[in-house]
Amino acid sequence: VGGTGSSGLKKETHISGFSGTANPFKERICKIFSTSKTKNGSISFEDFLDIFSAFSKSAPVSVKADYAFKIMDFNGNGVLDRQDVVKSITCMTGNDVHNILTDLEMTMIIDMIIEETDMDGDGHINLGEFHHIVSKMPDFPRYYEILRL
Ligand SMILES: [Ca+2]
Ligand SMILES: [Ca+2]
Repeated sequence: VGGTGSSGLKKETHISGFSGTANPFKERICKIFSTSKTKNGSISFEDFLDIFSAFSKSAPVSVKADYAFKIMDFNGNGVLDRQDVVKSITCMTGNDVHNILTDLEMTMIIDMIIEETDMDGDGHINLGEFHHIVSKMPDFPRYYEILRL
């Protein structure tokens, strides 16, 4: 038998839509919404309903902003710092971001984003600052669609 450690049989709930298209944010979304005590990111039916309502078109922009912020806060320290922004951009553009942008270009883009958003000048984007920038982005709901599973 091939040595691919097949754990496929004992997978918890497998909801259609979670497989298929590869969403780089999927793992983040599962971690954030999972109420599983084992913290392995497995999704129960109730979790799935929460995700569904958070990503529904009728969800208020402020709710969407809260979730987008959580998803982008990869290191979970409650603010978006440079590393979080780099990871978010990498996830949104795919792994080949380094083929498109040089490190210098990447640094410039991140500087621009942080400078635009960081109103109190502490070098991080906090939730209030994030809400503020989202309120000025009429296209935000469309970007948010990218995060959908
Ligand atoms: Ca962070
Ligand atoms: Ca700040």
